[in-house]
Amino acid sequence: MYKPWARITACLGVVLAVSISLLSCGDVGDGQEPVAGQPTMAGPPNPLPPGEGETVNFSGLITAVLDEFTPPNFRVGDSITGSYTFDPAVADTDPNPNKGQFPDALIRLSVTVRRNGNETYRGTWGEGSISTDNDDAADPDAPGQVQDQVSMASDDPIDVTPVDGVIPDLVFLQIAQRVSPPAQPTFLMDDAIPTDVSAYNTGELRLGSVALSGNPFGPGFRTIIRFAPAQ
Ligand SMILES: [Ca+2]
Ligand SMILES: [Ca+2]
Repeated sequence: MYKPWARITACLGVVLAVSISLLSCGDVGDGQEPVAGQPTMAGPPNPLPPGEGETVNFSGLITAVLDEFTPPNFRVGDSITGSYTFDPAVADTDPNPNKGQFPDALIRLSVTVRRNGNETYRGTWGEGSISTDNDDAADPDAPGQVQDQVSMASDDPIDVTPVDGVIPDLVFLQIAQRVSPPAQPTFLMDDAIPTDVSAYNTGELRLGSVALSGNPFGPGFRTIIRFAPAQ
């Protein structure tokens, strides 16, 4: 079975390195007005038996927007809310006690972006995988820092707003706490999937499409939205 999230994870370092160069080019935000009334792609409802799965909510404000093209749906300062629902019965396949791999544990991922209270983006995706890292070296864009992180990816769009006319059938979400040693991140205490992400201090949402392979943001990805807790 094709597993795009495995490829996504493998390319994460490259993607983040590219992100740094794009940020330094000032390609962050463009001050465009929100696009109202965009159509969404409605698919079959995600099968989620009542009472099954654990749902975790998160919220924040967008701190950076990187896009190869025009990002009409996202702007620095927009609010982002969302949730992920996972199957707690899925076993960790990584024997490392500080790293977790949970294939197909993701049941549902939803995000909503609002500007001045008005919805500018909405997406819900279904099945995907989840990974965790406890007390790990932070990504290349945060050199020297230590992070706890949970990330997930799905290629199962259920109800998503297009971006520049492209249906984002690939999604990647990372929620992390990064700190500078000797401090230690306390967002995760082990490699379990977190059920409370209130201690996070940085998040990243990527949207893409399998039709966009070869994109400089990584395989298929064209939009990167970074966010952080509201102060
Ligand atoms: Ca493990
Ligand atoms: Ca930790």
